[in-house]
Amino acid sequence: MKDYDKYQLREIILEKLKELGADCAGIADINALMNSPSEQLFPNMKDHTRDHFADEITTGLPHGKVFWEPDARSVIVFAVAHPEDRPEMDWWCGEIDPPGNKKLLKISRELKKYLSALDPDIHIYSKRYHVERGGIYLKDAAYQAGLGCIGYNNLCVTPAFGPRVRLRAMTINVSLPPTGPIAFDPCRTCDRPCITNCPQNAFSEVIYTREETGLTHLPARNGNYYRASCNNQMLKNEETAAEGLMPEVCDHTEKIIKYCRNCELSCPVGKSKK
Ligand code: B12
Repeated sequence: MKDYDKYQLREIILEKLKELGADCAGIADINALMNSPSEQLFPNMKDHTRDHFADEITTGLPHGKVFWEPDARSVIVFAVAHPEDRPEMDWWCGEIDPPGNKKLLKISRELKKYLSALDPDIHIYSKRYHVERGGIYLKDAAYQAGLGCIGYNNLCVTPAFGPRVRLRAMTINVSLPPTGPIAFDPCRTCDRPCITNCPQNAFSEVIYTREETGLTHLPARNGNYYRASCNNQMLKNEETAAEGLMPEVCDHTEKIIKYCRNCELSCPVGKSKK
C-alpha cells in the first residue's frame, strides 16, 4: 500500500463522496461498532416483524449478527438527503429501489472504483442494506461517524437535514481517524412532534427497559419504539398503494409505495435546508 498520511486519505475519501453527491459523510471507528446497541438488542427484540431475508441469511452468522470482513479497519458512512419537497426519492416502484437508494448505491460503486484505481492495495467493501445479507446497523454507524445523534424518533438526526436522510456504509482495510461522535442533541429541548404524529402510536408504550436489557441505548431512547406497530403502517401503505409511473426508475406502471415518514417529516431539525 502507498504510504498515505491517514488524515490525507480520509480527506480524499470525504471530498470524493461530496463530489459524488453525498450530503453528509464521515468515518466511524470499527471497534466502537462491533457489538453496537442495535446488535446487542437484536436477539432480544420482542418482535421480529419485517426481518427481511431472515430465511436466507448470507453471512452464515446468527440472525442479527454483523459480518465484518477480516481486513476491515474503518467504516465509511454517508447519507443522501431526502427533503420533504422531493418525496419521490423514497418511493418504491413495485420492488424497484427508490431513486434515493439508487443514488446511494451509485455513490458507493463510484467510490469503490475511484479508490481501487488510486491504490490497488486499498480494499473497500460496499455493505448491503440488510444486516442479514452483510449490512451493518446504519444508525449506530452514522452516530459513530459523527453524522448526528439518535433522536426520540429512533432515527439518526443530522444537524443539516434532521432525520430526512438515507444512509449507506462501506468498510475499508485502512485504519482512518474517526470523525465522530459529535456533541449534538437537539431532541433534549424539543416537544417531540415525531412521537405524537405517529399514525400507529408506535412510540406510546415502553417496550424495553435498561434493567431488563442491560443496555443504555434503547430504541427511541426510552425503549418506547414498537416495531410491530410501525410495521402495521408500512403494510397499510403497501395495501393502499396506487398504480403509477415513475419514468426515472421504471418504464411501466407499478404500485408506487409511499411508506410513512411522519416521524422524520415532523422533526423540526434542519427544516430550513433544502
Ligand atoms: C429493519 C428496518 C426497519 C423495520 C424495523 C425498524 C426497527 N427500528 O426495528 C421497519 C420496516 C419497521 C422500518 C421502519 C422505518 N425505517 Co427502517 N430500517 C431497518 C433496517 C434495515 C434495520 C434496523 C434494525 O433492525 N435495527 C435493529 C433494532 C434492534 O434497533 P432499533 O429499533 O433501530 O434501536 C436501536 C437504535 O435506536 C440504537 N440506539 C438508540 N440510541 C442510541 C444511541 C447511540 C449512541 C447509539 C450508538 C445507538 C443508539 O440502539 C437501539 C437498540 O437498543 C435499517 C437499515 C440498517 N441496515 O440499519 C433501516 C433504517 C433504520 N430505516 C430507515 C427509515 C428511514 C425508516 C422509516 C422512516 C420508513 C421509511 N419511510 O423508510 C421507518 C422509521 C422507523 C423508526 N422511527 O425507527 C433509515 C433511517 C435513516 C435515519 N435517518 O436514521 C435506515 C437507516 C435505512 C436507510 N436507508 O437509511 N425500518
